[in-house]
Amino acid sequence: MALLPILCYPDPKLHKVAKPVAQVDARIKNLVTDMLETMYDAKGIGLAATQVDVHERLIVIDVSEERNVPLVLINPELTWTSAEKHINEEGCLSVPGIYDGVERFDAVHVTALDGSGKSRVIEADGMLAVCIQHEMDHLMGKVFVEYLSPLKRNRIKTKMLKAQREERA
Ligand code: K1U
Ligand code: ZN
Repeated sequence: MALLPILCYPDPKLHKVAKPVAQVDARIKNLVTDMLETMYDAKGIGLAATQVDVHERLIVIDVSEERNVPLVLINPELTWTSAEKHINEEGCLSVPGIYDGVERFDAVHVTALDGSGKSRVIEADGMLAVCIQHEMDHLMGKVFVEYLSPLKRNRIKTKMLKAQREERA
């Protein structure tokens, strides 16, 4: 088990498009274990492989109160989206300290492999649906701040770069 470093916006590696996982083998199972540990340690409700600089289609999520219901989605694909959308407050472990509203589908259906390589269908609404859409965006190289206005996004970029410079000093 290991804590993995999380890429911080505006690192260009966050914009890489992830490739499908070819095989759920020991390497992928170890990555799942490390990503879950990293997500729980960072107090997040989700984490995409992209955020730990692995560009394969793998996400982990836990939206439970008790933080004991891990969900592993390998090669996730959206198969259905609700007609209704709403704006929800989002945060991101790659953009620490920034929260803003993003419009998302209220409910989604997703097919994916689980952590043992078995096919699963997930019918999600509420926070789980929001989190799945946020994490699937990461796999496409998209960070939630890209839904915000250019003015807000540039302010966030400047703030992040300043914080990173100060951390290094
Ligand atoms: O992908 C990530 O960086 C994880 C991210 C997931 C997420 C949070 C909120 C909405 C959509 C997706 C986080 O876990 S950010 C930290 C967090 O726990 C949180 C932030 C705002 C609302 C709820 C939770
Ligand atoms: Zn994120």
